[in-house]
Amino acid sequence: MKIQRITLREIRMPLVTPFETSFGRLTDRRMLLLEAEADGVAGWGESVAGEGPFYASETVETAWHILRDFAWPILKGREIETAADVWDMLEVIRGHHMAKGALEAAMWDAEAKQKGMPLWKLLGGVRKEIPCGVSIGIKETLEELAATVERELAAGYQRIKIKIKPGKDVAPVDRLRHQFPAIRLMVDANSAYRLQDWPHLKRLEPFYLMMIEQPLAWDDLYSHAELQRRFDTPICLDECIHTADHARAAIELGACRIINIKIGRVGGFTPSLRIHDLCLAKQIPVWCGGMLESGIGRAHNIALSTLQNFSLPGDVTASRRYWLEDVIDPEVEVTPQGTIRVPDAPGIGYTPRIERIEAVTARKEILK
Ligand code: OSB
Ligand code: MG
Repeated sequence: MKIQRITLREIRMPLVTPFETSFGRLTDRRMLLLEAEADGVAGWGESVAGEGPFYASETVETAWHILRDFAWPILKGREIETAADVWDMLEVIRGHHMAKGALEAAMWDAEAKQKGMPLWKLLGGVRKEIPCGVSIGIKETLEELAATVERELAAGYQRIKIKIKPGKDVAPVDRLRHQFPAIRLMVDANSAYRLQDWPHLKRLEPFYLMMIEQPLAWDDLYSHAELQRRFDTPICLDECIHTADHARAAIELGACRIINIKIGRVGGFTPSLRIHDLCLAKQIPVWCGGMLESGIGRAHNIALSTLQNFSLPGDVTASRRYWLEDVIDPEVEVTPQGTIRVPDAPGIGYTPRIERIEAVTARKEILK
């Protein structure tokens, strides 16, 4: 495989509903799409870098810079045996996983299309239907939150995750647990607490949550291990896990019992597969996280979620929860049982709608 050129596009789309986390409120998304032309086939990737360096240190701007000035020059003109080699070729670039992940994932899509097979099969997936949960942002009132949960349950979603932060934690969980005693419920703090807050977090224990996601700092495995020792509720790590080495350290330290894998956070499918395999061997369940992706990134998440150890519902949901109109055809839909049926068309299995993408493109650069 040889890549003839890549096209970077920044698209902008408003979210159907604003999304609030402990690090801020988001109403519009800027997303970097990457189209790689390899031997006449177009592979698509999406960088999940955000508008600002708040979830992670990368932004749309840094991803663009790294892709154009460092990643593309490495791959340009090179004969590539398989997409599985791309990660190692890009290893000289330290960090910048969301930038690299866009390019790496596009090459996987291109390879699957060239082989005429769905990406999920090329990855070694075993599931034709994936279980789905929703991630619900922080709401103004408990009534608004409860109404949102009710709507998502009615749509079929199999587990509910709510964002929490200091002052908006125990009361929302208490309310939901009383109203919905039997649902699978979890919380995500996006690093809003410190280890010394543990007695307060301990108040969440009676609500039999599936897990508490990323309560402490994004780079602090040690404190998560201290916290997990004091808790029966499993801790799930998101922000802390950037590499397979981090995953190994987290497991050995006892810093978590569950890991959320995001393709962009770890830099692509190859590192995602390595973390998946490691967790499988260590009996640590994983699930696929979401980053409010457009249909392109969503399609990659669906393919990844077909792997064996993705045994818990992920944050992978229908296009219409985020977008009035998505950039792929067909849009991602969820069954009344709260699952997504994995498409069998070659590559990501959904067709990018070029005219729709062009209509929301704010900037574009072709690199040859
Ligand atoms: O922590 O999982 C997170 C969105 C943006 C940044 C971080 C996170 C999230 C979500 C949304 O929880 C998941 C989704 O795409 O629905
Ligand atoms: Mg998270």
